[in-house]
Amino acid sequence: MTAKTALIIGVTGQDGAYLSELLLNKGYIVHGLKRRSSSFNTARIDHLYQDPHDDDVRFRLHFGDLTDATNLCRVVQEVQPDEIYNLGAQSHVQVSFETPEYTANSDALGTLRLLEAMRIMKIEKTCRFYQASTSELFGKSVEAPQSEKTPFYPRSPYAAAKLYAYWITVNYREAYGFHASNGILFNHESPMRGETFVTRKITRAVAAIELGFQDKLRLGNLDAKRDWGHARDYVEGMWRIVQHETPDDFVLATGETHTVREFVEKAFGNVGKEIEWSGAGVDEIGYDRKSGKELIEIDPRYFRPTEVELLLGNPEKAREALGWKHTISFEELVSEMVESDMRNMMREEGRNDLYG
Ligand code: NDP
Ligand code: GDR
Repeated sequence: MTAKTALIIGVTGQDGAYLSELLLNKGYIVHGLKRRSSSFNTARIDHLYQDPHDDDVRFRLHFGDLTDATNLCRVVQEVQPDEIYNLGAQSHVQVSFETPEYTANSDALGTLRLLEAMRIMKIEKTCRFYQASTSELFGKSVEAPQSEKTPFYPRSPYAAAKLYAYWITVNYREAYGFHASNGILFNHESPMRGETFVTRKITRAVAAIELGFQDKLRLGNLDAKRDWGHARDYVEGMWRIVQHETPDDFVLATGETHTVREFVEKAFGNVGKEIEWSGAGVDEIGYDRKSGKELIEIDPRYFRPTEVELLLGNPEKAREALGWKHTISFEELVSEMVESDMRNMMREEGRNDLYG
């Protein structure tokens, strides 16, 4: 049997890296779209790099951007993929309030451009399409847990752009018979998570404070609730969605929710620190019970103009139809992230005495 070929948009991101690994292990030939940048942006996939001059190269990168339609057409034509995973996006919710037009261009219109590239290149009957949809679509929904049937109520330019991407994917499925599916994924994290998302910001700060490089961690809304899973589990779910005989839309979630505050407590707990809280609102302080040292402060800069207070997913449909279930618990996720950041920071400092 000939190997399947996948094209991953957003290959340099957290999910792109995990998905590349998964597909290569399954025997795929993987092509990825990466953006030109003035500094290296391939750290997450450097371990997968293969010299393009070698024989039997199974992992290749192409320059490109979701805002560039002709480029997408050319890459799709060159690669002739069996499966396209659209993971590319300006994916930071708070940043989307500052760059709403760019976010709409890449996240909403970018998805349209990719679907059109498939149509123009006439591969819509042979190539399957995955769209990285998000629990942010539920936004201010009053229903919980949230499932495929829960009405959407986006609360940010990011979520509004992803709403368009969700519906244009459904529309191309219905209008042109695309095998196009949405994975409505709840938050998923890992040691490869971008440093400005709250989980990674916390685990990096825990390591930096523990090793004496940082005094304080400044955060926004501590009471937001998220359904946090591990990216490794979620890319397996993406692949299963694409393998499903009929294209459809699926929620991937753990079915458990935790506050940002709980994540902070758990992460500091991993280095033996017990956090106590005092004060309220922007004056709230988190301090180390043993030493009394103030470690967490509220910074209003991190509050969003409109917040998503509660995300809790119902992954029942994915469990029944795809046999998918998360395998990595909240506790394991937090421990893995803290340990990895301790290791990274020790390595940067050339110290091997802890976590060697
Ligand atoms: P990341 O932010 O880690 O990665 C995003 C990727 O998209 C990067 O490779 C980035 O490139 C690329 N990208 C950004 N803008 C463009 C553009 N204009 N053209 C082409 N590529 C672009 O996100 P994640 O890996 O965490 O998430 C993957 C996808 O899943 C995203 O679409 C995200 O919105 C969505 N999602 C994520 C969830 C999560 O919890 N992680 C949950 C639900 C949905 P570069 O490296 O150069 O910046
Ligand atoms: P989110 O992730 O907005 O859910 O989007 P993020 O980690 O940025 O925020 C989660 C919650 O934490 C609160 N918060 C802070 N957030 C950040 N980034 N920095 C802080 O200092 C801070 N303090 C508190 C936020 O207000 C929020 O409530 C992620 C992205 O991966 C999206 O692309 C994806 O679609 C959704 O998850 C599902």
